[in-house]
Amino acid sequence: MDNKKRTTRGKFLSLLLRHQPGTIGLQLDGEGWASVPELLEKVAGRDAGFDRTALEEIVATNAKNRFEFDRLTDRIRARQGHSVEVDLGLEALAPPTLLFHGTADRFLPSIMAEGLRSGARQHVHLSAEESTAWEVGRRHGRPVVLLVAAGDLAAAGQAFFRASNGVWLTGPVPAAFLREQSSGPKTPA
Ligand code: HQG
Repeated sequence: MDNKKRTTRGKFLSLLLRHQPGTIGLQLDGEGWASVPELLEKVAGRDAGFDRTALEEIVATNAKNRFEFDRLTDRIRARQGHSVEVDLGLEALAPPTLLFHGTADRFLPSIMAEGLRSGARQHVHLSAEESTAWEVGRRHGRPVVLLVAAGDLAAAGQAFFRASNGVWLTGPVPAAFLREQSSGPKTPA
């Protein structure tokens, strides 16, 4: 499979397993799992080469480790990023003192007025690495990185979770716990 195909199929898998399983009539269970045979059967109607070998390659090579199989490889789910309501079974965990959130500069006035909202997704997404936040911000426009006082917010009673691919998840973040990172990205775009 070439890189382009892998990316297209990976994005389609994200759409199915996070947002719109109904696109191909797929069902997710309460924990976000889809049956692999059912997924493959339904996907084959649109993309004949999307077989089990292709699926395994996508899961194994995905840069952000977005997907996981269960132990028997008969079910698959996204590790985070859902807009459909699922219970990933994550335990609340004490976060580091500071986490990062990448966004676009045009969203700043609204974010600084009302805090970070999860929008369509189930959670607000944060990263432990500043460089990841710059990358996420770049997807939306001119990137801005916010420092999130996660330790203080947790001390104030808010739960934090770490998805199995390392992405931090939490509820709405009030603006009082946010500060704009003044320096630009350390790594080239
Ligand atoms: C912004 C990617 C206005 C927020 C990444 C973001 C992540 C507000 C956008 C994961 C706001 C939502 C999630 C407010 C938040 N006013 N704008 N009050 N509060 N926003 O895509 O965090 O590649 O739903 O800053 O790595 O960008 O898909 O969330 O810009 O982990 O695997 O509203 O997606 O992972 O955008 O990204 P998104 P996100 P994947």
